[in-house]
Amino acid sequence: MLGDDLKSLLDGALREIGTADAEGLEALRVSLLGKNGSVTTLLKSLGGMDPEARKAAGTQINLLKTQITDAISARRATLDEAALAARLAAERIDVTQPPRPEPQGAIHPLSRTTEEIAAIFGAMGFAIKDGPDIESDWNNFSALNIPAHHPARAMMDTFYLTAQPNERPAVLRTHTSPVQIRTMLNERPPIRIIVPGRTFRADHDATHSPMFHQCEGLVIEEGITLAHLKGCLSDFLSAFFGVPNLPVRLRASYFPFTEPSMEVDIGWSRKTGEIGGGTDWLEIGGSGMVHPNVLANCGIDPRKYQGFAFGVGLERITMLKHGINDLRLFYESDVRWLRHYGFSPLTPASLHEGI
Ligand code: 2U9
Repeated sequence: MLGDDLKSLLDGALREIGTADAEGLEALRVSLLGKNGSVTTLLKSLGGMDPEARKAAGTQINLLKTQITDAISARRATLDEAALAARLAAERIDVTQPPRPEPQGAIHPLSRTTEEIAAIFGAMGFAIKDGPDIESDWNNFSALNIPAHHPARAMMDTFYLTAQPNERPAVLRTHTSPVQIRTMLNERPPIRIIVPGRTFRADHDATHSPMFHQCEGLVIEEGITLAHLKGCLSDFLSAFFGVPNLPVRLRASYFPFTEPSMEVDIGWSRKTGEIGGGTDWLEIGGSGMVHPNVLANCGIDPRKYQGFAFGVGLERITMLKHGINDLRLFYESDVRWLRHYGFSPLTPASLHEGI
């Protein structure tokens, strides 16, 4: 039992603690239990008492201290709980609200086409390669069996960089083929690669841009035939245009780096523009069996290995697939055009989600 003085100290303290806010509670703790607090002072007074009195008073004062300490802890817990409840109520989020539309960029149609091609050929076991825009004329022309007198090498077709007297001439690559040359020089067959990328020709009119994009493909293995070329291209073009059994025709042509060489045509309707419909043919790219000289130039024995190669213009197939009618729009960075023809970055090109 507490003596009367202690009892009234305890009652007063408990009353104040019971209604204190967080700040008031801390002030009460200091004034009661702090270094110079009233309970602490009482405890200190024990030192001056004789042993009997100290024992009795000590028990009482310690009981008082425990009760006050417990009351402060309980009040603090109540205040903390109330503060948390108030915060939770104030910061409540309605998770059923629709999200605010965020301003969002778009994937350029040429980038989308590149991603789609990578997805389709990736599933066929092809690796994707790239290389520099500035190339030696050997990588761009000589290795590809394009002789010195060939018109492709003329100033009106190719951007030459000024060479120092003892330097080999450098060009802006006129096709992505130098990347295949680099690969054949550095790796051994079997080789299955596609090379999407930027290319340059000194050409500028309504249907030609001095900078444009190509994707070329190369397969080098033992026993590769024209049948592999046709099957591979048919599968690719069917998947890209989303037309099962798309008619594909190979038409005899000439390129210095392939023998035999073939233009690649797909079936379409000239009247409606429908790809795969109608009875007309539309040229879509070029292809052929890699010329033995090209294999030999890269140290690959043409009697042991055969290969096929092909090339398509990325602007061309993108325009056909999406009904874009002017080449120049690709390069104008008109945000309204990009918003209309661009693709969501949240739905990447994949075979599973549909190309
Ligand atoms: C190596 C061997 C052979 C790549 C090929 C074509 C045919 C072709 C055009 C399509 C449209 C260029 O952008 S375009 O104008 N390409 O017709 N390209 S065969 O042949 C190669 C490439 C590299 C080592």
